[in-house]
Amino acid sequence: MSRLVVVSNRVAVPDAKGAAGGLAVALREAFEAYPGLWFGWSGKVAAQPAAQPRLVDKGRVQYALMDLTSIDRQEYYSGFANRALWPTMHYRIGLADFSRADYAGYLRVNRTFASALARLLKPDDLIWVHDYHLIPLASELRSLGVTNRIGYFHHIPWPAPEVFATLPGSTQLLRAIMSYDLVGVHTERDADNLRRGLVQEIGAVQHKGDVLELGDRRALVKGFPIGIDLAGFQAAANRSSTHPLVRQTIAGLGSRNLIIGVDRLDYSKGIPERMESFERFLISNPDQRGRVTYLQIAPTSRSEVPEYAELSRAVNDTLGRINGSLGEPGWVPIHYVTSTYPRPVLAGLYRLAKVGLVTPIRDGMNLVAKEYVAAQNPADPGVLVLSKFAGAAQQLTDALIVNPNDKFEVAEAIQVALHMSLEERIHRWSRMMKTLKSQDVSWWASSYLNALKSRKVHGPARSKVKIAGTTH
Ligand code: GDG
Repeated sequence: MSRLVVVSNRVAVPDAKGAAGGLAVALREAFEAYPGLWFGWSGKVAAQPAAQPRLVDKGRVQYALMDLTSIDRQEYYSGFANRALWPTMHYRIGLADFSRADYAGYLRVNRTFASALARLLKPDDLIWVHDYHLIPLASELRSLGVTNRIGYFHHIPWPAPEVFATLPGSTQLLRAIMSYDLVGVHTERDADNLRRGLVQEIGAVQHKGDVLELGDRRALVKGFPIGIDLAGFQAAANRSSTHPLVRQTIAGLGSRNLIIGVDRLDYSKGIPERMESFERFLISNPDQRGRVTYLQIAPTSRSEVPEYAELSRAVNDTLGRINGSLGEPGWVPIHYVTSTYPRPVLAGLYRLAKVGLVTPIRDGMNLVAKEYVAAQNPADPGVLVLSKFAGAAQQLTDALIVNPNDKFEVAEAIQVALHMSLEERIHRWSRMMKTLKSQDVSWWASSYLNALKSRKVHGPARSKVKIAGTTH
């Protein structure tokens, strides 16, 4: 039986309680179907990391953990991945900070990972690489003679070709993409952007069935919208009302309506813009003052990256200004917390909220939108207000779809959501639930892996696809 070999920037080894993070939840069922290996960064920094990973066996999965040097971490992770690729992929080219040293570090870590991984591979392993930290990995593996099927899943948006082309190194990365047999993105919009980029920027030829050809390589580029563990999330939401933190929130709210936002503290999520939309809603609807509370949960993320520290300051300024100018004794309009809540509490808070505000400026998919819908009480569901720039908007067309840059439009949607009839809320919610049911997380993993298995294997090792050139 083939093994599934997952490669991702961070490896999520289940802890003593068996708790699992986002990608681990997504891959749980895939690892039920295949025995597996999960390879990637341990999250640790060492002065002289070992060339081979530390192996940890847990059930059907073996975890292979690589340490990085602090320079690796700085250049590969905080630098090129999070200060150049992340903003560019999210259309924020003004925030992109390219450095040749960071790019060289990114390529170096990918090469180190490839040579450590190559030694662990068996001929019929299916290799599934995740996310923008590891775009060059397949190219490096091919150059070491690896001929296995290799798939890549890109969890964030793929921008229009003219945006991606602004990034130095972008054509090398597009060439590297061609070393994969299957490239998955969340939406057809992203797939189309990537296919156009491959044709326009590196001269790939597009064949029927969305297969791109360059030299002796053929890559299929296709949308596979990620889903959630619907049943698991619903069960957590059903049980949630007994949780002390949820009860405390219910007591604190009194008769006020709750609006909720949940996001990593990231500039792609549109948090200060959302706060200003809520401010606009309160100014336009003075009768709502004191009758509604907006809770924003925003766990801090990537705080070592300067743009994130700057965002944190901007959010605090906006929050202070709005609460200071519109708050009253006994009522704070926006409650803002940066700690991480346990998943069952999150499910309970979603369920309490009359409105889920999910208004990213750009997002590959956005799982919060799906979790909010899943957590609702079927007899009295809340309303999802969703940015047209989240991948989720392509599927959840029964949400109130908004342009997150238009504060008046978002404010109006909040007003409509709070006044929507029960009948319309149930109608919209039921239709969204159908999609969440038919395209849940196990559907996502199995449809991706079936497509990867169906790709033809292309003979012996190919010549190396050159991606370096700037490695020093
Ligand atoms: C990337 C792409 C794509 C948040 N706060 C808490 C908490 N969370 C959980 C949410 C959700 C997850 O984090 C966030 O997922 P998103 O999809 O919303 O966003 P990213 O982290 O940016 O993920 C995105 C995703 O990859 C998958 O492909 O959808 O577009 O950017 O599950 O619930 N979880 C807990 N406590 C919190 O306080 N337990």
